[in-house]
This record gives sequence, C-alpha cells and structure tokens, in this order.
Amino acid sequence: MDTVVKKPAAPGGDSALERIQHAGLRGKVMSADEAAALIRPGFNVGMSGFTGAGYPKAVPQALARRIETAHAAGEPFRIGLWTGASTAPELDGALAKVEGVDMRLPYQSDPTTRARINSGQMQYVDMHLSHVGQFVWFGFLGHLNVAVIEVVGVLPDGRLIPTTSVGNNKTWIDQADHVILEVNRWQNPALEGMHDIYYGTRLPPYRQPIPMTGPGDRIGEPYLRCDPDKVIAVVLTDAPDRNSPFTPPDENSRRIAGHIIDFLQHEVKMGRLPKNLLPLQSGVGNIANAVLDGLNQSPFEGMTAYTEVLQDGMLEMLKSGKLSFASSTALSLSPEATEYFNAHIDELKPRILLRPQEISNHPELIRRMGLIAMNALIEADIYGNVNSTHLMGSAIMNGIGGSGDFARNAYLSIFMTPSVAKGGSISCIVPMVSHIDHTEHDVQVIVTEQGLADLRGLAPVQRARRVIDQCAHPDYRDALRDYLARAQAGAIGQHTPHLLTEALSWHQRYVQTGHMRNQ
Ligand code: 0RQ
Repeated sequence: MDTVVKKPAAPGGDSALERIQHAGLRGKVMSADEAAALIRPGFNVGMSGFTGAGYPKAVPQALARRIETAHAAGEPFRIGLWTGASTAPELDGALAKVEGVDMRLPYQSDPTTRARINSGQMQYVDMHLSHVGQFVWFGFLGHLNVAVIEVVGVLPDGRLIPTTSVGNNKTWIDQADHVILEVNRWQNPALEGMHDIYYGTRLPPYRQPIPMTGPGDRIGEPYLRCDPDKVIAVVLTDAPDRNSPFTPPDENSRRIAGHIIDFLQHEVKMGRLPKNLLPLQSGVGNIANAVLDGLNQSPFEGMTAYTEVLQDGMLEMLKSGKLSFASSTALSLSPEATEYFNAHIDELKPRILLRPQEISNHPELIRRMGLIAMNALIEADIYGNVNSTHLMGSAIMNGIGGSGDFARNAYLSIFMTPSVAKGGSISCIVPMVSHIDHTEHDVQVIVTEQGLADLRGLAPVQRARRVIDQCAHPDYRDALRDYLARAQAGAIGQHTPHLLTEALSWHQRYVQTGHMRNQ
C-alpha cells in the first residue's frame, strides 16, 4: 500500500543536524525515545500532519513503544491526539494499535484508528477543519500540553521552515506549553519560501478582515515563529511522507468527471462562470483526481485552485499550464508525483502557496473568492442532504474534513459519488440519509456516473424528482419513485414528504440482509 519514495537529493549533502542553524536548538538534539519520554499520560498532544504529509515520523512510534511498555506493566497511558487532518501508519496507526489514544480530533482515515473508534475504545471529535485552530484559541478543547512538529529546518533565529503540510502547526506551536521538533532530512529544503503563514488572526471581538482577494495573494511570512525556549527536544529523522500510490481513474469516475465538465461549460455559456472558471477546491480520492484529469483535458485555461489538498491531478494541471496557481495547506502526492515535484520545485514554487488550514479553509475567503467546491460523498438522499462520514448511520469512515467549510461557503457546491456501492448492494441515493453532514441548503449539485442533478432554485419535491431521474442507479430508481409517491400520499406535510417508519428502512434492510433492495 504505502510505497517508499526515492528520496530527493539533499542539497549540499546536508544532514538533518546541519539544518538546525540555531545553536541552542542544536544542543537539544536527542533520540526519539528520549523525546517521547517527555510526553506524559493524559497530555493533549498537537502533532503536525495533513493528508499523509508533514507528520512526525519518529516520536509517535517511540511514544507507542513507551505506551505499550506501560500497558504491559499495568499502567494506564493514553493521550489526546490532535493533528491537522489524516496522518499515516507511523502516527495514527502506531498509537491506535497500542490503544494509546483516548481522544482523537479532527480527522482520520487510518484503518486501526477507525476500528478503535467504531468499537467504542477511542473517542473521536469529527470537526470542520477550519474550526480546529480557533477552537483551541477559544479554549473550547482544553489545554494543549505538547506540540510535535516536523520541519525542514531551523533558521539561526529559531524560526522554522515548514514541510509538505502546514495544517495547524502555527496554532500548536503558539498554544502548546512545550514543542518537540522533528527535523526531517527527507523533506526537500527547496520547500523554503513556498509557505505563507498568516499571523494576523485575532480573537473576537477584535477580528479584522483577512487581506486576501485571490488564491495567489501572499498575506503572511514563509516561516513558523517559535520561541526556542519552548522547544524541549529536537529529533533528527530521514523518512518519507506517506505518498500513497495513485490509482488511474476508473470508468465511473471518468463519467462523473465528464458530467461535471459539461456542466461547467454550460455555466460559462450561460454567463454564470468566467471562462477560466472560479478557484477550484477538490477533495481527495479517485473521483476528485478523475475530475482534475478531465479539467486538464478540457478547453478551460488559466484556472486557479484554492484548496486544502494538492494531489496528483492538480500537479498535472500545474505541469500542463492549465492551472496557473494553487493555494493549499498540504501536498498529498503519489511517489511518482513526489519525484516530479522535487525535480521541478524551483519552477513550481512561484505557483504554489501552502498556508495554515485556518486560512486554506476559511469561510470568509471561500465566500469572497467564490469557489467551485467538489467533494465526494457516501450517500445523498432524494432531497439533497449529504452524508460524507458514516456507514449505515453509525460507523465512522473518515470524517467531515474540510468538505463542510467549502460546501457551505462556495459559489458552487458539487458533491459526487458512484450511484451504488459494494457491487450494487447499496444505493448511494436513498430516501433519507442515515447521517447528515451537509444539509440540502449547502448542496447545489449532485453527480453520479448516471448524470448530474442541478438542484439550484428547486423546492424539495422538485429536487427529489431530479435526483432520482438524474443520479439514482436504474436498479433503485423505481423504488425511489415509489417511495416519493407514497410519501406524497401519506405524509403529514407536502413540503418535504417522508414516510417516517420507512425512511431508513433501506439501511435497516442492508444491515439485516446485506442488500438494500427489497428482493
Ligand atoms: O469502501 O473500500 O471497503 O469498498 O466507502 O468509497 O467510493 O472508494 O470513495 O475513497 O472517494 O471516499 C466520502 C469516504 C469517499 C471521502 C468519502 C464505501 C465504499 C468504499 C470509500 P471499500 P469510495 P472515496 C478534502 C475533503 C469526507 C471528507 C472530505 C471522505 C468506501 O471522500 O472521507 O470530503 N470525504 N474532505 O464501498 C456504505 C455507502 C457507501 C459506502 C461508499 N453509501 N454505504 N459504504 N461506500 N458509499 C479532504 C480533507 O478534508 C482532508
């Protein structure tokens, strides 16, 4: 699954130690085990990392070993684990395996962590990614004891060169009592200058407008500020990011991409979008990559992106020149794309900015710039409510991530999914979603391989007809039409008609029989 990437050549043959230019911090270099020993049971620990990029590689594993030893001796040892978003087996996986996490936030996609959450052994607060930083500043999440942050290097004055992700690092460093740094020689030193860390945020009632009107605006500084006195340990590493391999788009993803591109072309023709579109936000996964691939083949030129994850498809668009600029908080690249990125970093640098997630996902900026948000879903209902996080109403998949930040505030909010899952035994279009992340008010377009439902300006029953006609799989279309007709005949109101005893019966049937269809 995870492939080790060819490491980028270290410029000047430097070592991780040479990248620490601050004398005092050089004196704090120690082993990962020694650093992990500074983390105590019950601590809230803020770690770097966003979609498998820029997470600490050594201290979490050392901490996991320490926790395992403590548990073997009958001593309780668990931490609160906060990150930017998903990390990797060396962090989430290692700590979940030893049952070392009491409370996890704000997003995960790790199989062991998911299993622990779904078995009730780990608490999980699934949060909008733009909320995390400010919730910590507000004091809503409790005290942050330690930050563990991966960096490219340290400047002579103690400022830090960020890595392939920024995430919540600024907030962790500012808010934690103590900081542990991992200086990773694998991270390309040429990343220096690609970051834009904004220090202008204030707490209400003193907030000011964020001075950004386009994805390419630089509003901050290239480095993370860090008081060297706060740093209690520096650990040297040389290990790659997760760099999950890229799967080429399948037929369904290609069809979904085709519907979206036709729709965007129509919107340009109608004068509702400029010729180069509006800044794109694209979620993770194969469908998102296929849409980006489609955009790369499309007639659109001079596009921009204001997103949270820059994945292979977007790098391809930068490469072809279709995309003139991309703002993100993280890179999430395959091994091949990482090689390309590292080989061409100097050309790419003027066209990419990596920012804190409170800025990449900021509602004010998303609304101002008028984004086209494209995110995947697990299931949608006939009225356009979307579930992005839960299976059969109860089991967490990953989390809402940034999808809510973007969907709620975008110019156009598009959700996409194959019309069926698990070989056709699940319809992704259902009478009522079993969990709601994005309400009908935040969902303007739903797309499956069957077609695209433009829901703008439609009332609930009109929406339902369009979703069924355009998006549902033919195997489920008649059953959905039948449900709607009977709901219209039997519901107490005709605005959003539902049969309350039946609305979730498709899910119940799947749980009992392994199939949603009434065979
Ligand atoms: O499970 O692999 O066991 O078969 O769900 O489904 O179709 O591979 O889709 O990988 O693109 O993920 C919404 C989860 C989609 C993701 C979600 C099963 C299906 C499969 C995955 P198997 P696919 P993807 C930017 C924005 C929320 C966060 C977000 C996600 C597995 O996109 O986490 O958007 N989004 N962030 O079989 C039961 C259904 C199902 C179903 C699919 N209706 N019922 N199972 N599956 N539909 C990123 C960040 O915020 C960081």
